[in-house]
Amino acid sequence: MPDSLSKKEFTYCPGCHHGIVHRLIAEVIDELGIREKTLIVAPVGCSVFAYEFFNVDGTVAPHGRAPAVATGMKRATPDKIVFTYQGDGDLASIGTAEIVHAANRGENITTIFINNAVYGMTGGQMAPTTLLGQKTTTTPYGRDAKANGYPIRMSEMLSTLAGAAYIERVMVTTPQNVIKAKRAIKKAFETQIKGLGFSLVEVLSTCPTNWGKSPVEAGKWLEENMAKYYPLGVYVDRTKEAE
Ligand SMILES: Cc1ncc(C[n+]2csc(CCOP(=O)(O)OP(=O)(O)O)c2C)c(N)n1
Ligand code: SF4
Repeated sequence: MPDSLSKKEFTYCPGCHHGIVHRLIAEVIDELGIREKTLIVAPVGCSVFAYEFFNVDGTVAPHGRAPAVATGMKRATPDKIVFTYQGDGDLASIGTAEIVHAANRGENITTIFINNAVYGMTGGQMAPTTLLGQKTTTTPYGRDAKANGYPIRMSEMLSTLAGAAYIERVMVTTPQNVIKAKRAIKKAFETQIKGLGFSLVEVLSTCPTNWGKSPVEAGKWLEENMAKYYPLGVYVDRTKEAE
């Protein structure tokens, strides 16, 4: 087990990708040898207890405000490595303004964005990232663009901002995808270590519980539906220019 994970058992549902992503982040922190200077800003949502699962210092920010809290922490202690861990409800809904302005200012922080297309913790309500036609507790007939707008592609949107140094979208549905996801997470942390500016990795993730699917069905649904609307890949990489 990575040193950067605590001994506390995950409280995530079976088949939820939050746990896989936690492990990848912890492995990256270990490999980079930054455990003692890393600070996490945990969110509101199922991963609210992330600060207990990671063996690093940190705090919890009110709903959506993690980038603002991380900005303060990083500016006050620039030698620390500061990352936020946020769901789509947290980052793309109530926290939209925070993430947009942190990215635009080029804050030297890292964000891990877990996009599972619903509000997981509170019972599977529609999120800004819910797909058109997707049924949720607040869109029982499926998300309708006229009533609810379109799903927001956050990585694409944020990559248009000049302060964004590195943004990539990944998923963790297969061993190959897990390897690519870890590489992206590592690059995001390295971007911050080198002082190159704002970095974000969006991970397409499952919520089997609120999607009403088994873990295997959920992974398949993610690959066949979410990955089509939210293509994987690097959306911006200005790290070479900044170096
Ligand atoms: C100001 C405020 N409004 C509403 C809530 C209720 N709330 C808790 S978690 C959550 C949604 C979390 O969804 P997401 O960020 O997608 O994370 P997930 O649970 O899917 O991992 C909401 C609305 C809150 N805690 N604070
Ligand atoms: S409700 Fe969804 S997001 Fe939350 S732990 Fe369970 S599967 Fe994961």
